[in-house]
Amino acid sequence: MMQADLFANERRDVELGPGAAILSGFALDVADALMTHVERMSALSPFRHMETRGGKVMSVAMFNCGAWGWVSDRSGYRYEAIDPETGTPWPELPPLFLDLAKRAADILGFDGAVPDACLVNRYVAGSRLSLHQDRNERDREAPIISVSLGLTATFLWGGHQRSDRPARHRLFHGDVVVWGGPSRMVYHGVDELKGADHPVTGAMRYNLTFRKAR
Ligand code: MD3
Ligand code: FE
Repeated sequence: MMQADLFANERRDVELGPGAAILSGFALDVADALMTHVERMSALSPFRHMETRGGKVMSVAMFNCGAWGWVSDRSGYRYEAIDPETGTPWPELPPLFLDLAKRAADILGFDGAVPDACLVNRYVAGSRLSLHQDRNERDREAPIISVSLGLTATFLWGGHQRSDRPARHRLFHGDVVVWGGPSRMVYHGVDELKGADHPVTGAMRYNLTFRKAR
């Protein structure tokens, strides 16, 4: 345990590219509170496995909070103000979420960016997210901010073409990634999650992704 703690303290922020960085452990002090909000909100808009345009069921379970929510079905990918599963608006973005996203964006110099959408992803052993670009947001100037909670994942940081071989980085509980500017449209994904047990989230990994959709 001491060894693991020592190692955690050794981790440094990682610059991924222009306008993109991993802020190691940036959300650690609020991680428990974030998870409490995730549990509370998922009682209002449950986690669900969306279908892709091609008709495949995603291995990652999702719901949204905030004014706009990312949805996928046979007709494609888009943002919706109403949760199609419940017929009601997505749960409100908790002030704690907004504050954390703003503080992280500020560090990279993206001040004044106010997210209006937060996608909550839930991974179990075997879940993965194949290489993609986040391109459904109207405002491509605003950065995206992501928060990793629970089990460690390997994320894939590609280039501007799908065929660019991605670099691999591990994302730990409490890590925050900010990417904007020239890195905003980079291809990225998450490698298949390995099964393990995390003291806070058990068999799961959660990822909060803040975007400015409109
Ligand atoms: C951006 N989520 O929801 S976030 C997504 O961990 C999504 O659930 C992933 O991609 C997740 O659309 C990744 C962190 C991340 C990692 C690498 C990136 C974002 C990135 C590389 C380039 C651009
Ligand atoms: Fe993405």
